[in-house]
Amino acid sequence: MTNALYDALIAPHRDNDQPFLLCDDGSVVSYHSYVLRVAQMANVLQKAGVTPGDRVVAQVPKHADAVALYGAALQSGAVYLPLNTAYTQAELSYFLTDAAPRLVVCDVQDEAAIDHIAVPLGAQVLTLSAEGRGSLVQAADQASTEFDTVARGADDLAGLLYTSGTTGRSKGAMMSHRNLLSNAQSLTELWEITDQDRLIHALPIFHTHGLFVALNTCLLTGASIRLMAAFNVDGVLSELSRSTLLMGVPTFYTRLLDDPRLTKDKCASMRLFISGSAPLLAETHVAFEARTSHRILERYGMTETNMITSNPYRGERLAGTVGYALPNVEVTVTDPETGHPAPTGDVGMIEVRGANVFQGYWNMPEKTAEEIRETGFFITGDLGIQSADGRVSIVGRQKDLIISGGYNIYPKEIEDVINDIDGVLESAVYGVPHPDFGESVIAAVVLQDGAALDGDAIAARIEPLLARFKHPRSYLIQQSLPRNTMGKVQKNVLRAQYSG
Ligand code: MCA
Ligand code: AMP
Repeated sequence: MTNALYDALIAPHRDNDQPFLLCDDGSVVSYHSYVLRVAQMANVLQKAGVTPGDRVVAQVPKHADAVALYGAALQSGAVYLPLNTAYTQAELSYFLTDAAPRLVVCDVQDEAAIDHIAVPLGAQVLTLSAEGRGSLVQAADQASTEFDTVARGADDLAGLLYTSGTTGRSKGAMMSHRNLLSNAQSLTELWEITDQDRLIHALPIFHTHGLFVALNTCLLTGASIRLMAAFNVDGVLSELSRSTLLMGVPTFYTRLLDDPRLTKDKCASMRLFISGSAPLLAETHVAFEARTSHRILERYGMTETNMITSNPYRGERLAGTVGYALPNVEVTVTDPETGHPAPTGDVGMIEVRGANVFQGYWNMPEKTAEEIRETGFFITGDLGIQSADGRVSIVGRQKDLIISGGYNIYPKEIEDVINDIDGVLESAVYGVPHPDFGESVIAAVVLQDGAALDGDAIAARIEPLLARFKHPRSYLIQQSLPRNTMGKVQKNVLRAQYSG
């Protein structure tokens, strides 16, 4: 029986006694014990009725058993669906209704609320707390460490990751075993990851970056992971001298630079600092090299495609560029109006084709058809330039998206919620530069005649509906919104007014 990802990432470690996960409480999960734990959890999943192709939702704290749950979903042939722990009940309700999972694993403290949503949908609920307690853990402790791996082909789904859409509705990106495996193979080769590496893992494990880029590359090579529950400067600084790799969003690097304890000596054992998920400012790149003698390696990716381009490991890492297409990935820059290739050096739409490109959006064939051309090219919504030798620079986004601290925030989703409030006529949500998060969220709101709302009242109304990282940091009550002759709201004018 073959199971593409399990066979490549997990099965080879059955007799590997090297450390895999080094946890905050000092405990160490060896590769060998990880394989056994994954099998125990796979037995729990099977007992919960999970059959091949079923979705298993994980909205769980970052714990070693959460990493085992991911492995168990692969081994039992399920489709792993991780969710941000910050999501509200209202947001969860949408994801669970859309994905129709067989099993939902959540934090112990959220069990009652999740039961309320999941049970009517026919899903079973198990729990895992930040301290490693809960019904999933109890059941796994009792389960066998042997499990017959469920066969899955390269084109079968392994993951379903929701990414917000410009229409306001989140879309589930269907990732196959081949999509994930091909990307992990390309990245490990390119970044020369081996079993001698020790990765500082401070990203959440519910997004592509911390889940697939970080975990899959280490599993594929047998590297060790210092699994930190969340990013904090003290924690990362104290790990640097024992580690070789860090994967982070630009906010990690600006926060580290703000601390004088970040020195060249501290980074002596470090081999590679990787940044992605949001643009790394050239000044951060330059300041980091001046302080540590390390050039951050910037790469570019998307939920729908995994990683697309990377600066070279050996070769010039240029600030402000995201490097070259990965092996087996094609990147082209097209005229956004016509879809035809743009002349070299012209700004255009970045399009991607390759084994990394997802299988389409869950339950949304028309969206899939809009975004993946018949030729197989996926239209990213990012605007860029490609040099004659293939190096890509991202210069903007055609999609209306704010990236704050590496989290994507879609203005349309927030505008829809604000516009639904009694007394609001219309709103426009936009991003402004922020020193820590790169961008932060501002809402311009026009009230109906006679309405007496203020920012606090609007904030209180959106509190139960949207995760806190999406909340506007400022509400500007305005008489009207600036519009162009086509009637489209001019967010560039709002941005200029704000900075003025
Ligand atoms: C936390 N808060 C935020 C953010 N994070 N607000 C805006 N943007 C954020 N990114 C808010 C919380 O809601 C809370 O607000 C307050 O900040 C404190 O929360 P805490 O969790 O303590 O925040 P933090 O420790 O300062 O977190 C910042 C962070 C974190 C470490 C940068 O956001 C993070 O880990 N970001 C990484 C995201 C990531 O993995 N992205 C990859 C996506 P309040 O006080 O109001 O309650 S994958 C992707 O993009 C593609 C595929 C790619 O290329 O990788
Ligand atoms: P997500 O939807 O979370 O997968 O986010 C993907 C988006 O993040 C991309 O479409 C880009 O807009 C952005 N992104 C990822 N990496 C980079 C990078 N290195 N520089 C600029 N933007 C990036």
